[in-house]
Amino acid sequence: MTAHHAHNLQTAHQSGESTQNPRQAQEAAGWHKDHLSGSRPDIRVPVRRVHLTDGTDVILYDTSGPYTDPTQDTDVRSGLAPSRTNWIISRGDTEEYPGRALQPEDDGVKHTTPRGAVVRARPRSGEAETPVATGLDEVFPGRPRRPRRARRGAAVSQLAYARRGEITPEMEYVALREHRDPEFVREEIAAGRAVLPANVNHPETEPMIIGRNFLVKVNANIGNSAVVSSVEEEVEKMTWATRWGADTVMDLSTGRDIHTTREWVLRNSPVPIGTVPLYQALEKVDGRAEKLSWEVYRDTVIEQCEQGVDYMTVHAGVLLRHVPLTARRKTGIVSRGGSIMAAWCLAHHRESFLYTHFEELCGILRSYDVTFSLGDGLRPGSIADANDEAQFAELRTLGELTAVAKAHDVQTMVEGPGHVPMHKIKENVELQQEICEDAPFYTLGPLTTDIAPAYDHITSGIGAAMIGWWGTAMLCYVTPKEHLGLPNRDDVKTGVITYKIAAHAADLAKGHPGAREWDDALSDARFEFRWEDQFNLALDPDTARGFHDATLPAEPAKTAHFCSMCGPKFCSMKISRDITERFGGEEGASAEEIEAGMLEKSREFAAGGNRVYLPLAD
Ligand code: IRN
Ligand code: FE2
Repeated sequence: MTAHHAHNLQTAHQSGESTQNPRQAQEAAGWHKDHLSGSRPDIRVPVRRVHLTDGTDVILYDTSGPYTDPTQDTDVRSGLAPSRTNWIISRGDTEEYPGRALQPEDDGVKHTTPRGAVVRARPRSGEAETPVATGLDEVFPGRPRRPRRARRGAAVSQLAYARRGEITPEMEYVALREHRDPEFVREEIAAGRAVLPANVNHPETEPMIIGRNFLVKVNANIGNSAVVSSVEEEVEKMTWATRWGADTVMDLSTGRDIHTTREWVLRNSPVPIGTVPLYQALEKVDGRAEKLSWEVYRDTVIEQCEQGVDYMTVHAGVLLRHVPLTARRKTGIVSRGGSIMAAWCLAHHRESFLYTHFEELCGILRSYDVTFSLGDGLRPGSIADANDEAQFAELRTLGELTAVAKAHDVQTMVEGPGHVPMHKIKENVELQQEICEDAPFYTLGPLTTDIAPAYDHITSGIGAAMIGWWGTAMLCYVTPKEHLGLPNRDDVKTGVITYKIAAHAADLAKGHPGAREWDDALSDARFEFRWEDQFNLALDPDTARGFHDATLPAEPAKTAHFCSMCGPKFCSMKISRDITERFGGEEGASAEEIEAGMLEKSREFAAGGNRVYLPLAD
């Protein structure tokens, strides 16, 4: 079923990049990490190649960088290979410069403890585990480097290249990843219907694309808060999220060591990293919104551009005149960034500095190719407030800003809600597409009901599937801890898996090329009782295998032609399979033949004592 990609394949073994052991471990697990090659040797698109027991292979999209295989050690102290560096340098339009001195005090946070977090690097095989102190005097041990930015006057964004008719290696890479034509990718970026977030200072990233004519993407949020969690935990959450399929990760850290945490996350991340620079700017003014200024904000943005942040949420649509529109809401302003900007506007009774300095901000983002994610600071925080005047007034401002950003060659996507009941979701997508000239929509859920705290990954997963189907390009995940607490490792996995389901359901409904092959392969495996194949094709093989083994742990049970739900003799899949086999052909059985087959099954069942559940044979 995936033979049409076979000519592109080059195994990890041929390219000599994997050592034997992890490869063998992967083969034993029924899959291995593979690469599709492009027109030049340095375009190698990672895929997960699943080996089915019927001899065929299925090739799945892979976001996990080096974290695919938990048996393979990665040393977070050295960071990932900067595989895009040559592409960036050979374009000849950027240059290194001294940059801002990245001293610890630069993050402006009052540090209450003398040392920073302790990062426990995963040891290489045979090496003892060594805690690495990431003191505040140490930014990142792996690779001292100078930041890079556009040469004077140059626009170095993928949007600028696309408009000039240039297909970059990044575009070719995503074309292979999405089974699309490189020229189609270029056109979508040039039209502003898709973005390819790839800061020139994040050469470690594996290019990906966000747009409604591509696979629906999932973002996972991580980030420490002032209260809990360390650098180590955040790096771990990032690698864990990408392993389960997160296409981008946002570092929303607000506590101590924001700069250091972000540096470790970036240097180890194979996916684009997003941030909300306003959070760090607020820390620099001791958490007092009214003390914020354009200058503090601008310096924070530059600091993050130099580190390699790929996209930034900017709540520039919260205007002074919008704030009163939220007064009669049930839940007011729920966006953190939105409430900070509303507080600033009211304190000064002036227009938002993000809005008044927006063109200057475009100039900064354009010289690093950082993508705008225009924040929805006035998104509804409850079912009652969905689609209200405050929300749509902000959306109209975001439309205006999208046009400004695009005029400056800055890639732009637009954020959306929030909490929206099912019958009001479609209007959100239609309005956003109309007002923002088809710029990619990136939504948080939406939650389709407010009654289920602790299950908001589900209340929002429903909305996410619907909004994705109607054209939302990226879904911001919601974990079971939403509204309740900081997600841990298990919550991150649950959130990612839930959102991968929503995104894939949307891809299927949209008829994305290749999306159905995955379902078909799994259905075939299920119908043919190839249990191992079912597990290996599953979004979450571990849990699927675990659930199966909990009731039928014996090894032979995995090839047995029944599952524990119906027992050996009374399985609908087995009955219809027997009929298919008996009468040959896939769909050949006539109504009479099926009737006869059913009758025979009924006799077999009666002969077995009319018992639904039989004791297992062995
Ligand atoms: C996504 C869509 N709408 C909001 N988001 C995400 O919410 C955004 O990308 C970022 O991760 C977070 C920002 O939250 P506040 O500051 O708007 O609450
Ligand atoms: Fe909420």
